[in-house]
Amino acid sequence: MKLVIAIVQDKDANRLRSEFVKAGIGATRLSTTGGFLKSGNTTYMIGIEDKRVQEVLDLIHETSRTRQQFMTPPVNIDAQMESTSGYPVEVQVGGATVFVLPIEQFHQF
Ligand code: 2BA
Repeated sequence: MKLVIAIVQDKDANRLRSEFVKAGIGATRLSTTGGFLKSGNTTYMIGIEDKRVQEVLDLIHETSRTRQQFMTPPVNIDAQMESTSGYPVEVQVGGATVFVLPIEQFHQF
């Protein structure tokens, strides 16, 4: 058994949830925040039998889009109190960031 942790964009999260429900795949949805953009994203935790891991990865791959997003770098103020204002820069986000971990034990009491 494996634990799949998938970080997806909020815009793709509902479609992915529908695909999990359709396929009978149990998933827990967490509201998370990216450390770089500091904007919201969605993390799914999916406990799944080894033989269905590829199916989960395929669903994530099919539903997650790559998007361009603008972010404004933080303003730096140096010792002379001069600030360098940050211009917005474009970054590419997604499709999805996925980790697959082994599960030692799985219990549902
Ligand atoms: P964020 O940390 O907000 O990052 C959003 C996007 O900003 C990233 O998209 C990447 O294109 C860019 N980015 C992130 N850190 C950067 C840096 N130091 N310099 C330049 N550009 C940078 P993705 O790679 O698609 O990541 C989307 C989200 O997935 C991330 O949101 C974060 O929440 C998560 N993530 C990505 N890599 C991770 C990792 N190694 N461990 C844990 N979470 C991760």
